[in-house]
Amino acid sequence: MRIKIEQKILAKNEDFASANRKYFKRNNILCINMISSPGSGKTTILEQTAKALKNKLNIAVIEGDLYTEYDADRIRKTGLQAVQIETKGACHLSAEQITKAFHKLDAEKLDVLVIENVGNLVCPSDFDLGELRRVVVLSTAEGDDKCAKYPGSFAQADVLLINKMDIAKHVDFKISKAKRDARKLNKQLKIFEISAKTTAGMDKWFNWLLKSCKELRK
Ligand SMILES: Nc1nc2c(ncn2[C@@H]2O[C@H](COP(=O)(O)OP(=O)(O)O)[C@@H](O)[C@H]2O)c(=O)[nH]1
Ligand SMILES: [Mg+2]
Repeated sequence: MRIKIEQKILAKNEDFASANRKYFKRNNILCINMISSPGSGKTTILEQTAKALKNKLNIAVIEGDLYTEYDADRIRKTGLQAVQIETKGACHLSAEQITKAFHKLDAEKLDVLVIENVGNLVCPSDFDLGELRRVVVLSTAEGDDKCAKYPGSFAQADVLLINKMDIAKHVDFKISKAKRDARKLNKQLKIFEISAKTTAGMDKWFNWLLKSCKELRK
């Protein structure tokens, strides 16, 4: 019974996800599903991305949290459009929620849509939102063993942002171990070492975004 219900939920999600993906492709909108544990620095990364790229790319953000409008407010302060989804307890976003939230945005001339998923390295990886790229964030404070412990999120990602490199040495984070484990799961994975606090290393992430938008328009 439980398996049947889960299959139904996933099948319904897949219908919305494929409609979303079709729309994003047809309209050249680079939709990114950003996944990580709570507090790894997703919103800070997006604030810095907004500052660096808002004159080059039209970016909008859909924020997912259990409660509050905090993150959407942070993004709006940078000048970007943001819509908040409050899941009221659910541990991930669904493709249907993205369809509904997207309608609240002014999508004309949009280049990039970032979905900041609910902070959690487990559930979000099973739910396709119709994104064109998946980005996973791991912060050094979480420990260098998390790629191997939570493989689903890392195996399906296009990009891994290793954030909080400014404090790596204070939390005994071994970058070579984290990268080795991640690459074992996913040979294609692009890995950028960054600090959203100091912006060190973020140029490579910004260039990846610019390049990916160009490729989509080809
Ligand atoms: N030291 C350090 N702190 C960071 C960095 N990025 C984010 N933070 C801090 O980590 C905390 C959580 O960041 P936030 O962006 O809200 O994470 P989110 O929950 O993944 O969206 C905040 O106190 C940030 O100031 C970083 O690169 N270095
Ligand atoms: Mg956040």
